[in-house]
Parts: sequence; C-alpha cells; structure tokens
Amino acid sequence: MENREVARILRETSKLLEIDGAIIGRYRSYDRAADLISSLTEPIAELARDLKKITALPGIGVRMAEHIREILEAGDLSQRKELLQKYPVEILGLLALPSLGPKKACLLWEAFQASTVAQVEQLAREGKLRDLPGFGKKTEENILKSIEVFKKSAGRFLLDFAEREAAKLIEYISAFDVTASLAAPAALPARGKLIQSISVAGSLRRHRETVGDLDLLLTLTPREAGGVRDAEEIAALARHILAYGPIEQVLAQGENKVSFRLVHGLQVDVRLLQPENFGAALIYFTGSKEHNVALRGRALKMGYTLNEYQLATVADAAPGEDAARVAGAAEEEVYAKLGLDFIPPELRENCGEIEAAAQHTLPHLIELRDLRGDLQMHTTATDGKHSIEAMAAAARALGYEYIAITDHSKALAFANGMDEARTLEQARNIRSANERDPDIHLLAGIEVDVLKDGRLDLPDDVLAELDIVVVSVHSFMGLEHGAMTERMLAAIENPYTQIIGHPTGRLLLRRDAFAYDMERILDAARQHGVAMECNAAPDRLDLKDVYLRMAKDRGVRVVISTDAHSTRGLELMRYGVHMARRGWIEKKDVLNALPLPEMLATLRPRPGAAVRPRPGNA
Ligand code: DGT
Ligand code: CA
Ligand code: CA
Ligand code: ZN
Repeated sequence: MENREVARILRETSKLLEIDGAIIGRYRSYDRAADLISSLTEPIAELARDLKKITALPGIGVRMAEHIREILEAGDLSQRKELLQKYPVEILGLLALPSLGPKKACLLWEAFQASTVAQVEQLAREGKLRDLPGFGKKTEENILKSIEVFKKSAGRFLLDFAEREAAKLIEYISAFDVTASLAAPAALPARGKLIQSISVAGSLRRHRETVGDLDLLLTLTPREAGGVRDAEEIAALARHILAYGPIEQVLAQGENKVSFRLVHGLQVDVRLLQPENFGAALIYFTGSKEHNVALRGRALKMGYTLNEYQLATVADAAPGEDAARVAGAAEEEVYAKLGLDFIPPELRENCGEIEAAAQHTLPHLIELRDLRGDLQMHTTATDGKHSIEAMAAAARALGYEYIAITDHSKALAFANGMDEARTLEQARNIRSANERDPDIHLLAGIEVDVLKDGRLDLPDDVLAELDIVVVSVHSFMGLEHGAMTERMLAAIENPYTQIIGHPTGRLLLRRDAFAYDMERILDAARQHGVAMECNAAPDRLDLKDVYLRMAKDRGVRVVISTDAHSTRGLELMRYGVHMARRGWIEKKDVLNALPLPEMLATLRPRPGAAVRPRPGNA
C-alpha cells in the first residue's frame, strides 16, 4: 500500500473521531501521523516492518505504529470501519462548511440523519435547525449563507495556498536527476540536465483571487545531438513526478500530461512541451479562456491560426509544414505577430486588454517595488502579534519609507479595541518610536470602526490628534442594501475619514461582500477625496479587481495595504499588488507609491490640518 493511501485512511479516521467527539489530542495525532507519512520519501510499508524504526519517527508512538501496521496488513483501520457504522462517509463532506464544526455535524446526524450539504440546506430552509441545542435562528441563517458561498467556491483555493503548493511541487520536480534515475547509468553517457523550464500557467499565473487547479508547463532540454529525448527518459520523469509525497490520487497519465490530486484536494495538471511550442502553449494554458477565444478571433482575421502549438498562416498550412509557422517559441513573439504589445497575465480576461494592446495604450501596471509604505497594520495594542518597534523594523527591512500603525477602536471589543484614552496613548507611543527610529517614518493612525448608523467609533477631537484615519466596517455586516449604502455614505462624509479599509468586508471562500451600491460609494469617495483600500491579505483581496477598475475610472485614489497582524503579514503585499494590476491600476493611482510628503498632501485634508504642522515631515 502506498504512503498516500495510508495517510488518507488516517485523515478520515481523524475527522470521524472529531465528529464522534474524541478529545483533541486523540484525533490530532492521526492528522500529524498522516502529514508525516505523506512527507516521507521511503515507503511506510518498509519502515513499518521494524517497530523500532517506525516509532523513531517524530510523533509516532507505539499505538499509532500499531494502527499503521493494521492499515498496511488489513487495508483499513477497524476503528474507521466502526465509526463508519455509526456515521455515513458523506458526513466528512459537511465539515467543509465553515459554519458547521464536527459537534454540529454530529447533532445534525443524530437529530435528522442528515449527512449531505443538500439535506442540511433543505432542513435550514424549512426552519428545522433553529431548535437544535446550540443552534438558534442566527446559526440557521449562517448555515444557509455558508452553503451559498460553499456552492460558489466548492473546489477553489486561496491564491497564497495554491502558490505555496506550486512552489513546493516545482522544487521537487526540479530536483529530478535523470542520470541517477535510469538503470545502468554507467553504460550511458551522462545525460545532462533533462528539465529546461517549469512554468506556472492558468489562473495562478493570472493571479485570480482563487484558483481551481494548478497548471504547470514543463520543457525539456534538447539532446546534444539535436535529437529528441527518448521515451525512457520521459517515463522516468513521469515516475518521479508521480512519486511526489503529497499526491493523494493520480487522475490521468498520458504521453505529454499527468494529472493528480494533492492531499488537500488541489488538482494539478503537468504538461510536457517542446521548446519551440512553449510560447503558444504558455498563452493557451495561461488563458483566460475568454482571452484565448478573442485572440484566436483576431488571428483568423489576420489570416492566421493560433493554437496551443503555434501561430501559423492559414494559406497552404499543411500539417507539420514549417513554412506555415509564424511564431510559437515565445509569448512576446506571438503577441507581436498579432500586432499586439505584450499583455501582462493579470490583464488576460478579455476586458479590453486586446484592443488596448493593439493601440499601444495598455496601462503601466503598478509593481511591488513602486510602493513606499504600508498604511494598515496592527500591533499588540489590539490584536496584532508584534510591537510598534518590531513592525517598524520589519517594514524598514522591506525597504519602506513610511508605515501607518492602525490599531482597532473600542467597538471591536474582542480584538481589544482602543478607547479614547488608549488611542491617544498609542499615538504618543508611535510618535516616540518614530523619533527613536530615523530610518522610517511611523504615522500615528487608527482603523476606526463604522458603527451601525454610519458614525465613527471615536469622537472628532481624538481623530484630530492622529496622522491618518482608516475607517472600516466590522459589525452588522448583514445590513440590507439600502441601509448599508447609507451607512457607508455617512462614513465617507465624516470629515476625518481618509481611507476606507477592506471596503466590502468579503472573506474569500467564506463570506460574501457587503451589499451596497458601489457606484454611489465610489462617487462619494471621489467627491470627498477618500481613498479606497485594496487589502492585500490573501483571504480578503478587497477591493477586488472589477471595483478597483471602477475606482480608477472615477479618479478615486487607491491604497494597497497589508492589514498585517504580525511582522510576517507585512510580506503579503504582493497579493494586493497583483489584485491592483488585475484592476488596471498604475503607479499614479496609488497613494502609497508616493513619497511621504506627497502622500500626506494627497490624502484627504482633515479639518484644521492646514494649520497643524505635518508630522515627521521636517
Ligand atoms: P481555474 O483553474 O478554474 O482557476 O481557471 P484556469 O483559467 O486556470 O482554467 P483551467 O485550469 O481550466 O485551464 C487553464 C487554461 O487553459 C485556461 O485559462 C485557458 C485554457 N483552456 C482550457 N480549456 C480551454 C478551452 O476549452 N478553450 C480554450 N480556448 N482555452 C482553454
Ligand atoms: Ca487552472
Ligand atoms: Ca487546469
Ligand atoms: Zn479591519
């Protein structure tokens, strides 16, 4: 039995134990064992023969070793089988709903024998869940909402997760040594490096906010003699790829493609290409599909055909005939022959990028290195992990000129939000830290809550003492469209509001955006000089691309901030930059791409600001 099978059975047992109410330590040990087995390079079946060897593995005790042996011998775990007498296997799928923990899943099964998302949805619609112990009407509503999100997001993954998985896989594939992997290498001349390049394509390359599956493209170095690589080498490479530890199931295996699913459910397609087709293939598999369709239409009008191998002339294009080939090895070449400037992957959504590329009017998209500061972050004063000084040091290491420390206000009680006195004290602390650190400017800021009626959570005289005011909604997120629009308008009209933080409040794959009239909000932001944040946290990415473009078209300024709650959080800025690029945002649209004095001068002027000296600007 393969390691991945053993790991899968352990993981399922863990989940079933959790539903059955086992204590945390008990089921966690199954998960830890599964993770460990997935990461082993040697077969667990070998190790398990020797009790000493297997219990020497970190986190594997004698009991777990016995479980592993049982799986290897019997093909299953009796414990898992017993639990599956009690609960149907589908119940595991219910745990994918963020509003349903194992306890509630268990209750649903016991009360209604409900084990599928569809059954739970039905029960919730009929109002039958609210009376269960620990449920209530609110829980019932939340379950229905999370089922909606689940249906839309099923099988999709956050961008940062997909990126990490891709990086690990690429590192693993790159390490392949063809000479060592083939039999009788001594009899053969050294084969040299087999893999020429590994590239990410698909939605991950376009930096969509979530990713359905990973698309990887691989090219091989040509043989010295100029001949093609032999089948033996390619088969060895395929074997290597499919031996990747975290693979849970192999889905397809062909001459030029392998597909598999990783343990966390992410599917991967790896395609093998000839270098001369690389550019055409990269365009094709980067997509989007809509971009490809439009590009092919343009090619046809110009007398070409475009496919995943090449751009070729239509006239006398006999299959395989070289004369018909116009381009194919590099993306730039294909776009150029189509009369187009190179189109950055983030723009390839058929939203006007082809027309702009033809007229040489593509935007000069913002880049990470354009940013000079980060204007939203938290410290130990509220729910952040690190001190003002630690955040400043980390920001300095990233090369920033300035940052704003923006902790929460009192309405966010669970995050230890600050009242009037603590806000002023924190501002003093920020300013004194600023004086001690000449290499970076620290702005004394706040992320002040918008109350239900649109008023801000701190009085004017306190806000007037701060250098920068970010305004965010963290409560009453379910207000209906009209009320939410009025609330946001009121917040924007407050003369102290300068930036709207994570403006739609969405949590990717978990919570939908607030309902409000975005056009009216953006018009008001423009009118009052309020900037809109593009929150870079990978589970927010808020504003999203479409709204960023709407903001830009209206002349609303954008701020890209990490909303970091730790020093590491500051490193996630690039996700916000990619989202901004997808929204056609340029350096000139972004406030925190400006040097400090210009940035402060471009922020909405606050009441009385003209007579107050600018902080840190001497
Ligand atoms: P995803 O995986 O749902 O996040 O989104 P993509 O864009 O990565 O889509 P995927 O993985 O199905 O396919 C990768 C690319 O391959 C896609 O962006 C465009 C191209 N492609 C796939 N199927 C078709 C097709 O039927 N027609 C065309 N023109 N292109 C396709
Ligand atoms: Ca994909
Ligand atoms: Ca794919
Ligand atoms: Zn916030």
